[in-house]
Amino acid sequence: MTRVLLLGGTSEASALARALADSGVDAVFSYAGRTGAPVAQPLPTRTGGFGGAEGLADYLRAEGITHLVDATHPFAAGMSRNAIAASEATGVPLLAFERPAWQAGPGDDWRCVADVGEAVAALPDAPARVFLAIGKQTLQPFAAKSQHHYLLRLVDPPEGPLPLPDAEAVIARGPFGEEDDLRLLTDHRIGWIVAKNSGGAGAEAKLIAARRLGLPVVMIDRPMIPGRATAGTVDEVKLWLGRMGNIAHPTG
Ligand code: 3Y8
Ligand code: NAP
Repeated sequence: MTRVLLLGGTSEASALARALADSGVDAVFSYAGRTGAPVAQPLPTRTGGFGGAEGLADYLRAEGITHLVDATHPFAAGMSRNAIAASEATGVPLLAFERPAWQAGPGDDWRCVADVGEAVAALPDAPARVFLAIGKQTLQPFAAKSQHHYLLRLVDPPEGPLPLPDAEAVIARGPFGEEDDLRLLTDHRIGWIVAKNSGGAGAEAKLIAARRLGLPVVMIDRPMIPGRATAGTVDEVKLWLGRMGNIAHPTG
């Protein structure tokens, strides 16, 4: 009997959870527990790490999981690598549900960089007003350029002081709208944006706003994750489940 573990935390994972719930597929949704009050899902939900690849393999066996779908964020490389290892260890088939990277279009002024360190180096030396739209886990390196004013957007209020001397945080959980992000950039007189190439529609608004304002964007490329089966749409995932399991293709 099919039983899916869905590694979530993205808009795509939420859309897939809705589709699986509507199709009556037996599935469990998984959050890391990074945020205080994550969006509720229409599936039974577990929260917190598994304890590495071994812990995930143990979970797959103990819970009788027959299919593993990794719909985590492109920058959640640790989780994705653990999913590959646990799938190999247990034989539970794995599918990554991933969205394509954003591509610069006409009118975009992108400086593409490989990692956060290169993103810091790409910022100017002259003091600027920078929108750091990368969350809170990778802020420390930007202290090397403390001459800038940083605008942060965080999901939860910061527990302690921010690691940047001249920074202010707006607290918001996406998906974000284009007009809202345009207003955010103009109200805060932003001159530069730093973003992760996460793809998807949930975080794209700031890039469209940047294009309209002619602002430079420092774009951090996503980490490479080794070979695994991938799908780009909910329907592809449902077809894979049908093909890989003994379930009739879920209707609806
Ligand atoms: C805990 C679940 C949904 C999912 C919504 C998507 C869209 C909004 C855009 C900006 C960029 C950022 C950040 C972002 C986006 C969606 C999606 C996406 C970026 C939630 C969520 C969890 C997280 C974790 C959080 C990270 C942080 C990253 C903020 C929920 C809202 C910057 C990534 O405080 C922290 O520690 C936050 C940590 C990982 C990156 C970082 O390093 O700080 N996401 N984001 C998930 C879990 O516990 O498993 O709280 O409801 C999910 C979403 N975040 O259902 O609609 O699909 O991409 N999330 C980035 O892309 O750059 C914000 O502000 O413009
Ligand atoms: P990560 O660095 O790849 O993973 C670190 C550890 O967190 C994993 O090894 C695992 O712990 C645990 N973990 C991560 N995702 C999990 C999940 N969905 N369910 C259970 N445990 C999980 O992950 P991250 O970048 O911090 O991302 C954490 C969550 O936020 C993910 O759900 C991701 O989709 C979401 N998110 C991340 C970003 C981002 O920019 N990184 C953006 C949007 C959403 P164990 O080793 O103990 O199993």
